[in-house]
Amino acid sequence: MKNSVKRIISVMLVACMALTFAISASAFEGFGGSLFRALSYSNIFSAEKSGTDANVKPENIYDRTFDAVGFAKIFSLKNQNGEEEETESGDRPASSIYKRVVVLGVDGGGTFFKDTPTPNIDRIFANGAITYEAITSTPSISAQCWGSLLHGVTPEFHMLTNSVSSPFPMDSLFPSYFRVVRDAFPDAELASFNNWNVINTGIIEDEIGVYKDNASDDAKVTELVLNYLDDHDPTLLFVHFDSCDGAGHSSGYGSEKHLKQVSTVDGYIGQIYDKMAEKKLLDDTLFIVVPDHGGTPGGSHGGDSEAEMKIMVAIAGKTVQKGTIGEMAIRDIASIVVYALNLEQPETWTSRVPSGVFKGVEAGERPVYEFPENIRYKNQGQPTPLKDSGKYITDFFNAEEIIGYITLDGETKVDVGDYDAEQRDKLYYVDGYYGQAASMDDGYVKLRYIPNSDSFSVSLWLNTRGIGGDPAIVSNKNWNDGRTQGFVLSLRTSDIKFNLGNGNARMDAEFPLPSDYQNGWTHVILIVDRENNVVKLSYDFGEPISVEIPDSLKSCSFNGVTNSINFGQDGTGSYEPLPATLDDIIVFDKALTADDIAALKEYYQAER
Ligand SMILES: [Ca+2]
Ligand SMILES: [Zn+2]
Repeated sequence: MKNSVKRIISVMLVACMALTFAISASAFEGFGGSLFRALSYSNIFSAEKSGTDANVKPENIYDRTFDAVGFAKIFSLKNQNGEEEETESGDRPASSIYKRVVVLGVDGGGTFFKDTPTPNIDRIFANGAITYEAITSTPSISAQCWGSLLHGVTPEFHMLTNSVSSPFPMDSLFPSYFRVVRDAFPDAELASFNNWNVINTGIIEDEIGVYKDNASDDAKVTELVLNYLDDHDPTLLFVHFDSCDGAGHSSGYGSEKHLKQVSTVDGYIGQIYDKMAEKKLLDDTLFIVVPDHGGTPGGSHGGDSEAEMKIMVAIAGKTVQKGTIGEMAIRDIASIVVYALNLEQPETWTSRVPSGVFKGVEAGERPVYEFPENIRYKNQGQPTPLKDSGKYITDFFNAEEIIGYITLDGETKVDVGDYDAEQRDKLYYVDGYYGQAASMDDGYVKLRYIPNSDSFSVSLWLNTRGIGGDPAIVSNKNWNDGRTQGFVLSLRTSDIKFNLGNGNARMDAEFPLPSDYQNGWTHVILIVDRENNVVKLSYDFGEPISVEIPDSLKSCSFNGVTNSINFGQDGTGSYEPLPATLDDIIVFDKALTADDIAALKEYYQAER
């Protein structure tokens, strides 16, 4: 049983990768279609599931397929050799066998459980494993942190942000632990109850048969869970409480009100635990309580202070070691969950089972995963070239051509150019294409430049997932109406739309995004050429697509409603937020030529 479960998982991962490949296969013309149809997901799966000794080894066929295009190496699949895998997986300790895992998430709980009475947590985890030193993901924001907990990777991989507005992609390289468990147990009951419904709508995949329900207060969420447990026995149960975060924002984290709310949620946790006891479900259950982040006395989070980053993790179960959990990151919860169900974690996860959770299980080395080079640009960890390195931006362009060069390396300022830039509201600095980049969910960048009737160009790196509306990447107009004066480059599900208005007339042009744009960094160049009356857009340093400016707008200025151009917002600063990370913004005082685009490509060492 153990082995067959594992084999199914491996095969399913191959299948999921095939899907990824199929989607990006358009680049390899004449190759994609028939092979992938013949080896469809369900064929492979049912062959394995039925237990027939299929003499066709799907893995091998895929190996050959991927080898042909250099894919096998990317994924370094464990199951490249079926036999080896089975020996390698060998016998696992009995500590890893549970029938169900319950994760109760306390948004904004941090480590405050130790500062206020929590009689239920005290009794549930009296013989359990606890730490108050676990570290959440940066930035310490809910979607980023819950995303790490559920998907086993840091935010630069899962790319989730609070404004996520579409389902988590089924072709992602980073499946949630729900998906991993679903792939292994097709008939298991999986359930997720949330106060913050984004976890259900955008973080846990759709289409994998998870029972999802939401309520807008924690007492109601608890009631939903208790009712559900009356006649269901879920293999996975995830519950999200939001009231502590609310109290932390309004009264300060660690304030009397916040602590009181932590105690209240402790009561809900006790009710769910007792219900499981009543239903005799506790014996084979791994029971976990974990918050996503803490917060400051001033009522905020997102930063990297201890009060924001440190979280409690409490774990109870029949093979859990009483005492203190060793070094742990929030994403390690994903490893703990699949380990408890005796499953292998995906090779793409960078999580691990920490020491001090299961008896006799020491933490292994933390897995490293690097973005596949030929799927999308990455450059993770490379700093911005230094000014005197011979590889700085002014070694490729004259400083006079640059209106503003903004590296976003931990702050918002202009490094080259005479125009000022400033941060508005809150930007989160995360790993970028070069150095750091700014995540724009709660803020934007203002560059004090007015285009008038001049030609100009904008170059930037974009990293995004989950677009629902049409937020502005760069704009100076009121984007609530396409006719208003000024321009916008707006991000949509599968294209970037350019719009220009003068108060009466408007022009709109759509530029389809590369099909795999959600798998890493995409480079975007907007060229406004007033001499030739065209607007051009280039992705990834490719040949720009050119659209003519209509007669009605030929003589209009590109000025908007503000004395700046904004990145991550429209000209009003109050349009829907941009659920994306931007890096290395350059505004040029000219229409870039083909040579200029080639120079940018060289500057970014962007070979693909
Ligand atoms: Ca940067
Ligand atoms: Zn919050």
